[in-house]
Amino acid sequence: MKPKILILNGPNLNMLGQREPDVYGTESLGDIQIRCQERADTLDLDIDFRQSNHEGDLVEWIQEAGKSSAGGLILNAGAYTHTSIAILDALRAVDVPVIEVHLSNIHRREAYRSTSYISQASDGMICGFGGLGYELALDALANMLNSAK
Ligand code: CA2
Repeated sequence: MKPKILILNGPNLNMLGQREPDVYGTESLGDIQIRCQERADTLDLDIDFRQSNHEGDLVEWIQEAGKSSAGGLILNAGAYTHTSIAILDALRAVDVPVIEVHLSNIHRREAYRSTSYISQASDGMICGFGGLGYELALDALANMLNSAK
C-alpha cells in the first residue's frame, strides 16, 4: 500500500489566484492540488488534499492523521501559523512527520509573520517558492519515508 500524505491548507487559501498575485502568485489552490497529485504519482505516494477556514477542522484533521498513522503531513496553516497554540498542541500529539509550507517568504514580510508556532512541531519548513514548495515538501517526505525503511 502507498503511504498516505495529508496536505492541509488553512484560512483564505481557497482565495488563491483571485487576489494579491504579487504576494501569492497566480495559481489557484486547485492548480496546486494538481501539482501535488502529479508529484505524488511520481513518488508513489497517495495524497489527501484539504482546505478549511476553521481552526477546529485543522486540529481534527491533524488528530485523524495521527490515528490513521499517515505517512506524513504537509501543512500550510495560513494565518493560524502565527497564532494557533491549538494547532501546535495537535501537531505535538501526533507521531507523524510534518513539513510546514508557505507560499510566500514569511521572513521577508511583516514582522508578525516571522513567528511560526507550527515550526516548533515541524520536521522542516519550506517558504517562498509558491506552489513549488508543496512539491518540495512531498520530495522531503518521500526521502524521509525511504530513509526510515
Ligand atoms: O505564504 C503563505 O503561504 C501564508 O501561509 C499565507 C497566509 C498568510 O496569512 C501567512 O502569513 C503566509 C494567507 C493566505 C491567504 O491567501 C490569500 C490569497 C488571496 C487573497 C487573499 C488571501
